[in-house]
Amino acid sequence: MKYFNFEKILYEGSKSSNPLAFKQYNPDEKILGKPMKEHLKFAMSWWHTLCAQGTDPFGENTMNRPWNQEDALKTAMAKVDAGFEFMQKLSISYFCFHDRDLVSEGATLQQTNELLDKVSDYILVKMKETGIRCLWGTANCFNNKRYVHGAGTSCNAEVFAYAAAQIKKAIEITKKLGGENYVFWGGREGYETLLNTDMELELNNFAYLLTLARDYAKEIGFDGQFLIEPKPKEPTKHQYDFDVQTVLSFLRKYHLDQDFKMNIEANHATLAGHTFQHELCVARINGVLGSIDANQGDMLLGWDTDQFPTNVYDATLAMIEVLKNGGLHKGGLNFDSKVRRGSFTEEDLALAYIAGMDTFAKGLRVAAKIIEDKALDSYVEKRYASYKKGIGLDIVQHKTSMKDLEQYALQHDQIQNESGKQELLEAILNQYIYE
Ligand code: XUL
Ligand code: CO
Repeated sequence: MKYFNFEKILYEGSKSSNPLAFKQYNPDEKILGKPMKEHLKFAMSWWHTLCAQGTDPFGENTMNRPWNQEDALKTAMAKVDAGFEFMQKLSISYFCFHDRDLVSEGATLQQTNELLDKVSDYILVKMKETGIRCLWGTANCFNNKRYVHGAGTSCNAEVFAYAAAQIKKAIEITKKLGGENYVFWGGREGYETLLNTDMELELNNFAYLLTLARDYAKEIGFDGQFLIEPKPKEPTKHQYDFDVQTVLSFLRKYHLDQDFKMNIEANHATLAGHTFQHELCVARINGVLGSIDANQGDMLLGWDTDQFPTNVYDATLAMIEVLKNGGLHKGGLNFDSKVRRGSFTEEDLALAYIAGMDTFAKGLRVAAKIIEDKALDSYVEKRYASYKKGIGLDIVQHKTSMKDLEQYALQHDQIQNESGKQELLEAILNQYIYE
């Protein structure tokens, strides 16, 4: 059975008026000597694409997906068929999943694990058939009501044990599917009020859970990259994995910084009061830029709207960071994005992915050109030229004392600064985007 009423989406170039065609994403075209599909390891998110049905806090489902059936296992298998048909038609080579996206929970943990075994067996068959791969897996330790007070940070030790069991199984399934990464997003790892919270104990426990998970992955020979996905709030008021910098200091305190990188989501960055580029840059300069959850928020809404990324400006700045990082290595670009509630047809899913993929393809094209031309770098280099010689060189080489610097300042106290040229640089960026 086919679930999507369109043929394979092809690249038709920027002048095409066919909505079901790529205008920018040309998978085999080389950019900076590498095919676009290698720069942009796009992934389909199982949850938003195959599970979401358009509910919001005020309204019921709007998406009556043809793969949904009465029986949970039959639905799960049909979702596999629909997902692989979709990925093949959209030329998407990877997928990402939560354990509970694959199949809903059974009556016991044992039964749930058996269901997961069956569904992942079938996914493996489809992967072999199509060559499609798993970018990452994760455990959904936030939806079920047992996680009301957290998972690894729950006040209830039984919940901690259950979360550990769930994560253990999710790592095993991710390994079985050849996942290139494994993600931790602490949806309930935070607090609502410090009046009832022992923050120190919660953080110690959380770090212990990550340590156990890391050691277990090593024990079973899982060689995927572990990733933490920062988010400052929602669903909890304060999430412990607030942003990249916060997660870094947490990892360093617990000696986990060598084993974890970051999965950076655009909408989480803006919720933390940062730009997407800021988070990518902090990760890059600390050697922990692992993967990307591609989406965007709404300037006027203060929550995680998870919209498909259509902002070329932000995608360009993001791709500059990715290129400066030498690519995402094991990581990729997962569309943690959902169609709007009003966009409820199956075709809308394809149109949304096309929009997102074209946006990042255009971002890649522009970023590559900017880097090739050194259009921005030359300004930055010039701006810091004072550190290339004299006292500046001594400073970066740590060859000065406070006394030396005082001596220097006493002799050079008539300081002249130069313009930062922000507007010019923004205009140059625009010029590259217009082309
Ligand atoms: C939630 C979110 C998650 C993670 C995986 O905001 O981004 O979907 O990406 O759990
Ligand atoms: Co995400």
